[in-house]
Amino acid sequence: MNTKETLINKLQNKSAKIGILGMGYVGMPLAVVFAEAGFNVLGVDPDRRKVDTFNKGVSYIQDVPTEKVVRLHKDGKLNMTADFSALKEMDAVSICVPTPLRHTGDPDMSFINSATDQLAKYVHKGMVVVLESTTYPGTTREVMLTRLTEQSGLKVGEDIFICFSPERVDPGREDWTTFNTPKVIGGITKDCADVAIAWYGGAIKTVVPVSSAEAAEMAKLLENTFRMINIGLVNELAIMCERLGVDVWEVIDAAATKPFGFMKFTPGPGLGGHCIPIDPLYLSWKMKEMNYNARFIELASEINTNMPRYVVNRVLDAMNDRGKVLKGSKVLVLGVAYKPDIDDVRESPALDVIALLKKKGADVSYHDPYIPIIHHEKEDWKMETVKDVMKAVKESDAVVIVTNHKAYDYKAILDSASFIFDSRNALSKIAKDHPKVVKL
Ligand code: SAJ
Repeated sequence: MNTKETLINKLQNKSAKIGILGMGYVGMPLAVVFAEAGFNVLGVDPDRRKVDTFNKGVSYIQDVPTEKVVRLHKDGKLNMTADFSALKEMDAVSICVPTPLRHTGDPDMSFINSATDQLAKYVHKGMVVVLESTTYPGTTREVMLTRLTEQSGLKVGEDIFICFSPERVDPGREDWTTFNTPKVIGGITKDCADVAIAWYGGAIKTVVPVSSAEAAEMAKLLENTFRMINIGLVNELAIMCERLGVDVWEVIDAAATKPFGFMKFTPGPGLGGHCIPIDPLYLSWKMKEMNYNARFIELASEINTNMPRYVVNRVLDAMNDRGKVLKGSKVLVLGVAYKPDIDDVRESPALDVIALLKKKGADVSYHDPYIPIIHHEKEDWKMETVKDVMKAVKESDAVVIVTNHKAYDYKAILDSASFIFDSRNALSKIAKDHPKVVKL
């Protein structure tokens, strides 16, 4: 048997040793899926706190229960280390590292580059490597292939097999998991894809082969660019409806009754999270390198980025209409997580809304049951959540609902507040045309 056949054999009989490089909200669930399928899995992460927490038998990832980690660890199916040299024993490695933006707005490839360079020290004949991190089309070929074969002299598709398979993890979601969410896989060569499909196909419910690594990279970017652009569309619709004196929420609900050819998105105070505002900019950056201007992405990004300012201007106007001055007023921002019912504040538009309110001279506080403290990196200020939300509501001149957590008692908030700007239509069921409420 040749190298490919031998490796496929080891993957199919689960004797292959699996390495997961980067044990975050993508890598840990992936490691668990492979371990539950019967592989021996080693998580490799430079963050010793993660490794120590894991070795104490505690899961630090919301979607992975501690008892699962303990069981798999006890059964010897799942281990963790901070020592990259352990990769030399691996037959198959998935790279699941962050791909954020630099402060310049360009892709920050430092995590992929350093992970690949570490792995390049330990690659050997008969290894398959799959990149899962969302990135610009061409990364697998231009970065992974080059760095994993240049020094080692290994031949891709014969000695080493290199693929891209986009992560589709939505933290907190229980219906679609790493196991049952279809997994797209594209290789540098067809032989590469064959090996990765044999590997992932032995642990994940549905594998979707595509013809190249670039096709797989691009599929992921389409998924999230689709969302970002459609959110930008409804945000601009909100601005247009306000000028037309039409209720954008009623318009969207009406459009959503169309049983085909329409997908509902809702406007809001901006775009948060570590995927949707960021992934499309990896694509527009790459296209700029190729002298092409991705206008849809640029425009949607501009509209979404401007929404915090639009919300603050609407608050200012609404208070003015009530004979109130924003400057010096007590304003309570309700909910700062980037989306409801989670504890993640990354890229949250709430930080910009608060910064802009402060700039207008408002006396701003916030409440969020999931976020005890926020830090505005650019302006370098920190704030702690108010402890008693109802007391803060009663004392405020204005309440701005930015993130509509289910945990809030909206009826009590409506009764106690003097004025509410509702950027999420959170009060739709209890305050239709209520004099105290203005909505986006
Ligand atoms: N948002 C709106 N209007 C909408 C939907 C979202 O303003 O109609 C805002 C949210 O408030 C948030 C941001 O956009 O600030 C992103 O929200 P999201 O619902 O897209 O949630 P994310 O960022 O957690 O996106 C993830 C993505 N998952 C992966 O990349 C694997 C995305 O592809 C999923 O579609 C999304 O979860 C999901 O559906 O929950």
